[in-house]
Amino acid sequence: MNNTVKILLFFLLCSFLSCGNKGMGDAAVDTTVQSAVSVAPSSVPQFDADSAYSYVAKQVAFGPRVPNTAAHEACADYLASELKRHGAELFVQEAVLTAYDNTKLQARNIIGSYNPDSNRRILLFAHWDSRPYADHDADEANYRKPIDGADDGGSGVGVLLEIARLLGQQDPGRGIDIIFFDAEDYGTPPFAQSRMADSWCLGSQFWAKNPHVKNYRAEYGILLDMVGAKNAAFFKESMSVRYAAPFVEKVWNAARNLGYGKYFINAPGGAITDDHIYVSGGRSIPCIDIINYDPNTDTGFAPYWHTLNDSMPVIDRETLEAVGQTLLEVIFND
Ligand code: AHN
Ligand code: ZN
Repeated sequence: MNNTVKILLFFLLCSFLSCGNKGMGDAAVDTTVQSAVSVAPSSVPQFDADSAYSYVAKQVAFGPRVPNTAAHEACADYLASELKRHGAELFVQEAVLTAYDNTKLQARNIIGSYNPDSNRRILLFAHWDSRPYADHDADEANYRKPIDGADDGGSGVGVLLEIARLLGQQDPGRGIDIIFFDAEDYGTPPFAQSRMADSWCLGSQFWAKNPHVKNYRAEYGILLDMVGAKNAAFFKESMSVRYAAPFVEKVWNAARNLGYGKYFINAPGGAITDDHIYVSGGRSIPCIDIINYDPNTDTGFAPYWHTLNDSMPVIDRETLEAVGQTLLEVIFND
């Protein structure tokens, strides 16, 4: 090695060793070497619950995101622009989907990819539409009114937008895809005459048959559904346990280690028909569903579920943080 190369290498090494300790002078180089050896190589970003909360509020402010409405269209544009702004490669999938009553829904699945060429991928998803019917409301007069869906729709997307923001700042060193599925919540209401199989989760059903990337694969998938309410309880949903048990354990263990065991309950839950079923079944990707569903209560769902009360006051920053920080831990330390 000639001297020029040696000197260059020396300076490279110095700048590498000191980069973990910005602001310190040369005298600190020795201690920096110590901490560089003992500290874990990747740091996990800090989930900002206020930011996630604003993302939920922003969606709700458009009005109910019911397909074929102006609010739905405007919100879709917003979600796509946010993913793009946070550095994701954007795919927008448009489809006309047929609802239980034969209504043709103008639907959009909105997809943001990080490190699109990596073959080690995790898929994170949530539905972004809100239900056209408050068909579980206490007042029958509200059954045909659309809901805000602050928790049912808004919360999962809010958590994932905050994660997208952080992924734009810090490379996770692996592939991450975020999918906002449309038309999850247009399922057959009790007052309908018609019956149709698989009337829920129309957007994810479409995507499973037509993935945005040919032969799309991910190691596993995580669905967030109703992850924002105060005192939410995430039991181990049984289809998740059946098809993706190791990933259920990974996520619930990460949550417990972070001190979020009060939300992530170490007990079996019920089986829910949700987007994860179609992603698991259609693409052979083991998926788990983090969902506020307590198998020990009457309906299992929270009292505001599919009522006009699913609005901003049910949202609690601490729940958003428990879910978001747990996901970041899994993404960055797996
Ligand atoms: C059923 O009620 C069959 N599935 C619930 C899926 C869902 C609706 N998640 C949110 N809203
Ligand atoms: Zn719903």
